[in-house]
Amino acid sequence: MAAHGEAGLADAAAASVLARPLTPMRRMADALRALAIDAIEAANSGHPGMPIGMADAAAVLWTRFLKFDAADPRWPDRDRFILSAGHGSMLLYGLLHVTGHAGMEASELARFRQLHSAAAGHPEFGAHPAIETTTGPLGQGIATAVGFALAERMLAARFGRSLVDHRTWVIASDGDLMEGISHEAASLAGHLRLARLTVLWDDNAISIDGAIGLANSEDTLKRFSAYGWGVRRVDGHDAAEIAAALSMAMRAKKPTLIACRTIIGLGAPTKAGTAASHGAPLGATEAAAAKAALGWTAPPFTLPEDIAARWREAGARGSAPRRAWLRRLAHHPLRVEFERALAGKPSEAAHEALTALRADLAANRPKLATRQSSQRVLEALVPVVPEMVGGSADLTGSNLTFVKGMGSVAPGAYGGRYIHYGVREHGMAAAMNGMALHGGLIPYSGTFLIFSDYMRPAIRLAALMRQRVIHVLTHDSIGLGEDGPTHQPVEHLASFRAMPNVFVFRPADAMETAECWDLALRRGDGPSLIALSRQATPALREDVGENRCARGGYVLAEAVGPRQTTLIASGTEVAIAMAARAILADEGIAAAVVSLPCWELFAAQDPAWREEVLGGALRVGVEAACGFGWDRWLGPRGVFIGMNGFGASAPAEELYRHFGITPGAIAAAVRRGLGRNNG
Ligand SMILES: Cc1ncc(C[n+]2csc(CCOP(=O)(O)OP(=O)(O)O)c2C)c(N)n1
Ligand SMILES: [Mg+2]
Repeated sequence: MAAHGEAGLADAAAASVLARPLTPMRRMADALRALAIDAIEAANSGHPGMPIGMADAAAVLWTRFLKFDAADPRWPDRDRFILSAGHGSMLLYGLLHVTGHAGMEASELARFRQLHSAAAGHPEFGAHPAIETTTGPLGQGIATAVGFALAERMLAARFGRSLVDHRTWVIASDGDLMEGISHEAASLAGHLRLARLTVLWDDNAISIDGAIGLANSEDTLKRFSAYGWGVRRVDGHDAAEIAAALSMAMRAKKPTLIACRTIIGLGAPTKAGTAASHGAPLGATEAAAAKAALGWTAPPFTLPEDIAARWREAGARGSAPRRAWLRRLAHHPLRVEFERALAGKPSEAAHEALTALRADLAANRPKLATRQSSQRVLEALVPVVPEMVGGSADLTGSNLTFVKGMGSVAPGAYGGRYIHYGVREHGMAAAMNGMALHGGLIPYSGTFLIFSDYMRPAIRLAALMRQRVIHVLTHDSIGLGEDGPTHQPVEHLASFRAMPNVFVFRPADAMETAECWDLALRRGDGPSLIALSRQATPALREDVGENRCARGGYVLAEAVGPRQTTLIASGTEVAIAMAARAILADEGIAAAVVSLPCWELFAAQDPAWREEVLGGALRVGVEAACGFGWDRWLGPRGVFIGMNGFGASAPAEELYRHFGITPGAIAAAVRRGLGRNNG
């Protein structure tokens, strides 16, 4: 096909595509084009170019390759379809509509982009059961898809092919493949030989600013080839070529990238082949002309009966395979385990293992870094929770996320439960979202808290989609010492506390670490970040009954006598606050210490109870991080002791002294706050 982006050549290419015979497959694709045009005109908002350009490829995929049954979009052994280029959402909604998915009727398409419509601006997980993941931030979809594909392999290794035997298909755009995360994700998928992953790249050579050549000149196929992918280039408007490439992908021993040469906005007389068709309605005149050029005459939001019937048939293609699968499941020896794993409910054994560990911690009161405590927890949980799948972005020995016996996932061998993600934090977090969304797995990761910045966009999507992913984030403060300010998080706790639906846990000792892990594991509806220390910290608790972290904060040590001050801290600073309490007690100042391991849970408590915990006396917050947000608990008269800027390189104890986060400094702040200058 002709070069892209140059108007004359693009016009000629479009004319030659439009002159091809109107086969049933072409008319089925045109139905998707017309629906996209209609919905976007109705909304007066949206992205017509991509759905129009990729309609042919999508029609071939959905009618001949994708395993699905519109009658049950959550069938566990369905193929997963990920529209990574989420701006082309009308392509997905159109496909769901024509294949007969309940909840995506024409009336819903007519409400495209309106409040509470299942046809939201970008695909939203949860808005419709057939939407596998939220997309829109370019690159996330393809990286999430790697997790879907990996989850399939890992579950197939555990439950066998008769229950788990499906594929992951992605439509990705130029922007998806330019994003850095696509490099991490594709590299990981190639390394792990995820042969059931196929990406159809909408190779239209156009993005928002214009021709791709403005910003990109790499050879994308060579790039994927170098990652270990099979690659193929096809005319994205030629059904036979597309089908041949998809058949090849089905047989491949590697993941496959199919470059589909397409014309963005095909048929639109002035906008086809240009960025003008990317992200704005065509407008009534251009829309009508585009339909005319396609030879499409049906009224808006309708299909000619013969085309509608063909699409409905495609929607029911998976019915017999699904029913056969249900019969296999019914008699399968692992049925109960399989269903429990998919339901995401850790077994009772998890609870028992934690109870035993907590009893041991209460009795022995170990002084450990909380990352070591986390390792103790994992050693208890991982053997009894087979859904837990661990990993680290090349920091296993620091994050302490590996448990003996897990076995590593390796290229072509997916029976292990530990993933060496390599130095790919963003790809790791997105793949974990895919694993969680796939179902049947509870992924946890490891890296340094500082590098959560490299995962943030994926964590944000996990929060938005309410997915249970657990990130073990060690080296959580200046307490990591000598590695210095590049490695010392100061704003990270505050920034993730600002992100809706994320639980940020920062346990104070081994007991709290066990409790926080328990809460993260039980939390079925959102991501948890567990911030853990590099340096050792003493045991502070000997009670074992209730999970005291469950309320987010609690009085760890009450004042002896009426409270004159409340010291409120998290993580390793709780022990420092306890030492300050002892100093103050010697001076006759009655201080309570409140541990605040999870603000989100604390904020959800009854306000009166919270006030009781925090108390009416002088409040002093202590955290080796910046104080942003602490006024929420300290009020206008409170005092914060922590970081005011970046850290420094030195041994940890020296840094705590240098930055004034010591028992002595806390005691001095209390004296000042109480107007006492003695002692
Ligand atoms: C991470 C991210 N950056 C920027 C955007 C805004 N944006 C939406 S689509 C797009 C690029 C459009 O080009 P392409 O991906 O090739 O899609 P096409 O126009 O061909 O449909 C951009 C920059 C985004 N959605 N996500
Ligand atoms: Mg493009």
